[in-house]
Amino acid sequence: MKLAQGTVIGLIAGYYDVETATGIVRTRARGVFRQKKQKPAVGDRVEIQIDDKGMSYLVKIMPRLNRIGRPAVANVSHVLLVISAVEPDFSLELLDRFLTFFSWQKVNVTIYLSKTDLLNNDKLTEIKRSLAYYQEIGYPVFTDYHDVQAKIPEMIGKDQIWTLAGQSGAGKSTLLNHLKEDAHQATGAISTSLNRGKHTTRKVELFKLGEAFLQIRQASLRLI
Ligand SMILES: Nc1nc2c(ncn2[C@@H]2O[C@H](COP(=O)(O)OP(=O)(O)OP(=O)(O)O)[C@@H](O)[C@H]2O)c(=O)[nH]1
Ligand SMILES: [Mg+2]
Repeated sequence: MKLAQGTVIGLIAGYYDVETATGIVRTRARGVFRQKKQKPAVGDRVEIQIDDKGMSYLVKIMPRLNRIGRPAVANVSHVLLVISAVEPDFSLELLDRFLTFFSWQKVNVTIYLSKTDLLNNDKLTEIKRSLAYYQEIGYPVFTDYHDVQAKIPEMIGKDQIWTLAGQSGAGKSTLLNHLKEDAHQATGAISTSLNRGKHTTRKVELFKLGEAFLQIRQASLRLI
C-alpha cells in the first residue's frame, strides 16, 4: 500500500482525478466521507491511498482555505473577474455584487474589462473612469487585452488556484484559450433570443498553468 498527496483537478462521474508528484491518479472517495457528509471538491489538497491491487482511494481532505460556488472549488487563491464592456453591457452593480461576494470569501480579485474593442471611445472612457476607483482601493484592473495576457502568468504564484469568474458571454473561455493555448475551451456568442447567457462552459476542471492552476466558474451568477 502506498500513500501520496495531491490536488483534486477533476471530478468525473463519482471519480476524483488527483494530481500527484508522479502524475494524475483517478481515485474513488472512501465511504467515510459520506458518513461525515463531507464531499471532496476540485482544488482540495488530499491524501490518497493506492492499495496492492492498484485501486486508488481518496482518504483525507486537508483543511480548506475557502470553498466557492456551485459546483464548489476549494482553496481558491485569486479570482480573475472578467467584466465585459458590452455584450453583455457593463454593469457597476454586477461588479459590486461579485466584489462583495469575493471579499466575504476573503479571495483576492483582479478585474479584466473585456470587449473594449466593441465600444466607442466616449463610452469606454466613462467605464475606465469608473474602474479607476476600484484600482485606487486596491484591485488590479486591466482594460487591455495584451496587458492581461502578458501580466497574468507573472502574477500567478506556484501551486495557486486562480478562478476566472464573470457573467456568461463575458469572455472567460476566450481569455483562458489565450492564456493557455492547449485549453481548447469552446466559446460562443450569447443567445440574445433567450436574453440570457448560453453557458458554453459546463465542466469543472483545473487547467495547469506553469506550476499553478486555472479554473473557470461555469455558472457565473449562481455564486452562492
Ligand atoms: N470582440 C470581442 N469579442 C470577444 C472578446 N472576448 C470574448 N469575445 C467573444 O464573446 C463571446 C463569448 O465569449 P466566451 O469566452 O465564450 O464567454 P464565457 O465567459 O466563457 O461564457 P460562458 O462559457 O457562457 O460562461 C465569443 O463569441 C467570443 O468570441 C473581446 O475581447 N472582444
Ligand atoms: Mg465559457
